[in-house]
Amino acid sequence: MRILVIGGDGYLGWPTAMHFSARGHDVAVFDSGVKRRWEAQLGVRPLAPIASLHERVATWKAVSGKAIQSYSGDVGDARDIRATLRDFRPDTLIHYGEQPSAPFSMIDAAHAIETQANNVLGTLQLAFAMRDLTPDAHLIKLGTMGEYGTPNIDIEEGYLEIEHNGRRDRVAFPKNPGSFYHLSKVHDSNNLILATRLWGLRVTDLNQGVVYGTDTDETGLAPELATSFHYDGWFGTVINRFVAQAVAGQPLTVYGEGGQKRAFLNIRDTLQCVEIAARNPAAPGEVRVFNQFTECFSVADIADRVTAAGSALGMAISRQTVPNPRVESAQHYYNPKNSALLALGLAPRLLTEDVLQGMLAWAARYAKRIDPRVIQPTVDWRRGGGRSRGDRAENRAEDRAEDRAAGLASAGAR
Ligand code: USQ
Repeated sequence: MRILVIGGDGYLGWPTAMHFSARGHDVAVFDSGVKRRWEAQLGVRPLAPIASLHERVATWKAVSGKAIQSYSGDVGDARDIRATLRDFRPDTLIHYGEQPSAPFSMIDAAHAIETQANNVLGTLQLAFAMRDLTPDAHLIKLGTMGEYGTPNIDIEEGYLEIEHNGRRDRVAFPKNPGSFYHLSKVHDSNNLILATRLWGLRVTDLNQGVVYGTDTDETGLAPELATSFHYDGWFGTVINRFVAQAVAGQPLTVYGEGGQKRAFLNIRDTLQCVEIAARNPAAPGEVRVFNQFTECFSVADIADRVTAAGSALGMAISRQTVPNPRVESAQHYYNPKNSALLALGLAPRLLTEDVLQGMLAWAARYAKRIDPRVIQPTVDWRRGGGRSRGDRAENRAEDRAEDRAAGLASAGAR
């Protein structure tokens, strides 16, 4: 396959690019670098030092002997994305190129608008570019389980068969997301449903759960190939945050009672799922939806598991009840389906004590880089706010100096 990974510099995009390259596919990454700018604005950085995209690609070549082409551009810019499609001619596009954080989107109007403009208009620009330049290619679009919210009925995979006043139809499953970020993905899904009906595109919309994990087969091959694991209150997802909090000796930040349930998967299973989707493309004119997760947990369950895994290693882990900064149900029904990817061969890697201990050991190597000032949530869903230390130039200078000490030439670019 000729695979273009849009957002190929991110937590999932970079490991995805290496995964397919290692398996002999022709891979290119396309990225605007905006995620690194958002990190710098907020004064946060990934737990492990991260090389520049240029260094990542060069190291991958040296380690694997395989080339990943790199395009610098914004998916929302017609010239950038069209020039890339003309030049690379992908048959598979994997689109991760979106602002991924719910808290970021809830800071204030500017951040909500930036999130929706970046995500919704970028995907719309891509749909038109595909119509004109690569109409037979397969688009694998990363959506989110958060599109559905937490309805009081079972969550089907994208569509719902309903009977109404004696007539039956298959409709898009009702969406009730909880942040302007999650809502941006709903808008994407709707735009892609229309584009596909009009132009016969092939689309797989992956409604992915909360991803956790520190590494993949490829990220561990050299320090420059590490992925951007976040633990901060903006970009860190809950399991990754709890693991980092545990190794930093900080209490686990359970929001509210911890009764809220979500769907989860390991970063290695993200790669497996995306590969399954790529190998089994959607038909022309089809928006196929897969619910991409392997297990459901409540936040309190996760805190228990991280505590048990750490205690077995001799760590003393405490817990803090943080008044929930989000507007979400504390206790609710949650029963999403995920049979489609399993039927196509997904072999889940579950959240076992071994997996958590592997994450704790990895995070402990970088524990000195954990900044306790960015752990507490600062964005309140009702009042917004929370731009934290990132606005202060001296903190960014401090981060850059540390990155330079870690030997990363890219440090100046952050
Ligand atoms: N939570 C805590 N403590 C924390 C962080 C989070 O209790 O320190 C709770 C939240 O209140 C929420 C749950 O954990 O109920 C999940 O929060 P999260 O920040 O891990 O995940 P979320 O905001 O839903 O977003 C993440 C990714 C996003 C992806 C989504 C998948 O950032 O890109 O789309 O997971 S899903 O949640 O299935 O929509």
